[in-house]
Amino acid sequence: MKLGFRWYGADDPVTLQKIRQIPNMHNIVTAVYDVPVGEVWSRESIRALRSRIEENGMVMEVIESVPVHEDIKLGLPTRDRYIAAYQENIRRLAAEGVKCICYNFMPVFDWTRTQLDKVAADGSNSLVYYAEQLKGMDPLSGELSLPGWDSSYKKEDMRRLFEQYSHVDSEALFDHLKYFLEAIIPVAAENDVKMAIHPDDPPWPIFGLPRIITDEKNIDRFLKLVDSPYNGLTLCTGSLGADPHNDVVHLVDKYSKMGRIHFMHVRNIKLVENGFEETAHDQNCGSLDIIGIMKALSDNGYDGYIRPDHGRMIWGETGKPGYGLYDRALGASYLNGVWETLQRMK
Ligand SMILES: [Mn+2]
Repeated sequence: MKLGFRWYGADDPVTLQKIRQIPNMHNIVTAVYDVPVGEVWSRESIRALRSRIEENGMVMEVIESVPVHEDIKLGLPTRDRYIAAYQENIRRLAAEGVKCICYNFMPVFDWTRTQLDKVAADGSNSLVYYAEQLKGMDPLSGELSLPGWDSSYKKEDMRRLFEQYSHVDSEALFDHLKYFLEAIIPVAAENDVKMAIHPDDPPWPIFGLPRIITDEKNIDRFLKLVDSPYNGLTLCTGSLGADPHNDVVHLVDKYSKMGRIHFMHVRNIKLVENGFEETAHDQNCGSLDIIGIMKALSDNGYDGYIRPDHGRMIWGETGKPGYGLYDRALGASYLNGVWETLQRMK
């Protein structure tokens, strides 16, 4: 496995100098954040990111994310222009050494939580999702803003988007995804960049909007839309694991055996009645079999990318919810320990 850490660029309070001190940390997972969705990233911005990372002794081989414009997900006639920009981004990133691009295909909203600072018994806090809290949220009110959601949407934009999506069911969304993949996977293959879709988080429809990267059946279908090793997965354990019907160890085993996992997001969650809570990465802190997941990767000789996913806020740290330094560093060390032990036992 190749260990990485997400970094939000020059404004991230978690600096590269700190990240490089985490044992075995080698790969910075980042993106160009100051370009509107659907536009081409400048070669200069990409190169500047790469230089800064390499000056700090690490590499930039994974981009998370190159976002997909809503017109592509909606299947609008304007999508071709955004797809062309996406293809150009793949070429430009490949030219700067990028090997893997993470993206998602969730309509309107990225990851969704109902509270970002739920305090646990030990005084740490983390992101949680409770169904009853979600019921009190109205995305059309114009007052709802959570990290992970594009805050640039105005109330009217949101209404228009919901109206447009009222004509897009999960079948149509699959069609639009296929159209997108048929255009970008050949470019990814030409440039030796592995595309890695992130599952929907959580893996069920939110606010009536369809979600399709949710379970084994749909992931099987996704992989066949364009049956190429360049069309693969970011397997996020916490996203898929939020649905108790998903056997995450089985999914990791199956798709890593097929060579279709290019990037792993590993984190633990505790399933509770009506939702889930993000916990420390350790096996005994949540509901997921983290050791079983790592063992499946190890048994299949996984040599792709991996990063600790969201962490709790601990030791008084404040910052971007889920993306502080301390708990993600603990998570990285835990994953290292499990992995090294599994290699020794082989
Ligand atoms: Mn994830």
